[in-house]
Amino acid sequence: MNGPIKLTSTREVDKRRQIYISPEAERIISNLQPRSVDVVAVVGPMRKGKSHFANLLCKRKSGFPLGDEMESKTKDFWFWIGPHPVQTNRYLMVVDTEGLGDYSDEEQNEKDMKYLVLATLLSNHLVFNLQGNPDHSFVSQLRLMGDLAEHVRVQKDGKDGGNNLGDHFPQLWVAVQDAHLKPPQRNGRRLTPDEFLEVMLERKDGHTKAIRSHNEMTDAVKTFFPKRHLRLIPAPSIDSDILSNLDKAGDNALQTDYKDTVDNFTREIWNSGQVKRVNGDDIRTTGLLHILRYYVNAINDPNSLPSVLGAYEAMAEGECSRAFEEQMKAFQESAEKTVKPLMPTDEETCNRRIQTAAESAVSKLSADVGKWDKVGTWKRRLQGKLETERLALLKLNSDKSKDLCEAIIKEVDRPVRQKVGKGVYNRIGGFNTYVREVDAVYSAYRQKGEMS
Ligand SMILES: Nc1nc2c(ncn2[C@@H]2O[C@H](COP(=O)(O)OP(=O)(O)O)[C@@H](O)[C@H]2O)c(=O)[nH]1
Ligand SMILES: [Mg+2]
Repeated sequence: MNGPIKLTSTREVDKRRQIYISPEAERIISNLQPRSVDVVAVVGPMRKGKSHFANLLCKRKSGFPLGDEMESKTKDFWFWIGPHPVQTNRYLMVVDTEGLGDYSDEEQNEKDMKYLVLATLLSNHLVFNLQGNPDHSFVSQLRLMGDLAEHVRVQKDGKDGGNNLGDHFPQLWVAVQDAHLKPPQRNGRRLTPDEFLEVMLERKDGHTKAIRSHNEMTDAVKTFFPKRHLRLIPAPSIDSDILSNLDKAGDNALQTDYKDTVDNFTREIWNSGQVKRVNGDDIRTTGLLHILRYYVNAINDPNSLPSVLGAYEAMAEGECSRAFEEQMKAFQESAEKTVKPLMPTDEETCNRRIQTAAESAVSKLSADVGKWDKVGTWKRRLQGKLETERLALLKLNSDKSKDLCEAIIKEVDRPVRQKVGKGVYNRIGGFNTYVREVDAVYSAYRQKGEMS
């Protein structure tokens, strides 16, 4: 794909905001090779440089539209997918999201939560983008993270109450843009950014409402995101014109420490070697579309909660059905190329060729999706369909053989039939001549049949 495009759109249906996957995004993803995919989603408050960072993540200067006015430019989710910058045989998908807190009506939190849930479930790297200097109040910006357990489950029946989500959630990168202060010193040593994040996520002593809500939120972040990091990124420039139009700024206009820091940060993400997994299995581009559809439907449905195992089932079923269609198609192509051109032939040769193509289809299905076709439902379904095809091909062969025999016999016994019509055998010794000539017809027929 060339540049980033919309991944989702929203429409109001029966007074409910519903998320839709863009048909163009479906088309692009389904036309990709079935390969593993590293999914990075960028979330956070609006107008803090998410779209700019999303561009950097896919090695672009522009593409994800930037907002240089008060209103944020990005609505819904955008995405770009292409070859991974550092890992071979993989794709990188970058998802840019509408800023949290974009609307100041009561729907705001509900919408923000839906977007945060979708970005979290879809990605294996979640970049939470903030701006300014991290201090103790800044962690409050992660407040929505604390509510994730109310909106996501691991088990399909939802009975787990969101426990163990930490085993399934993405690696969290809290990125703070325009940070000019360094992490504080502790015991005569400057804390690393990751250590500083842990300090900010420490529980506070006390029982006030504010302290309780801080502790609940930081506990949740620590439980759901066992792999978490803080990255402090200096300002790109001191020139406000450049800052407002970073997508148009040349590299020379940007400060060196900014360039070095974002370069290291994007590389850290690309080099992590991680890919999107669901319930411990790597998923491929083909499966990605299935989990995306599943999550969007579950988020839209007021009576269900998206669950990791629900997504896993949807992915497994979708992958098996894709492999089934692919193998049926491969079998039919092979029948066209290697079985039908031989027809009519003897039944044994025909059957052997069909069986070779059918066995190859079944073993390819097992190699492709065997681990998801746990009880062999799809394998049996394929075997059943191939058996129907085998019988149909054998019937075609026998029909063709019959047609050929009839054509040959018509041709070789024509002189005898003509003589019968003319009454040539109605004379003494005629019967013996007739028997002799019919014998000759049969040996000519046998000879022709063997030749064809
Ligand atoms: N000061 C500063 N401005 C930035 C940074 N990144 C982007 N911008 C500018 O902030 C505005 C909003 O950026 P955008 O990426 O659209 O923010 P988003 O709403 O979070 O996606 C644009 O004018 C950008 O040029 C940054 O790191 N620091
Ligand atoms: Mg944006």
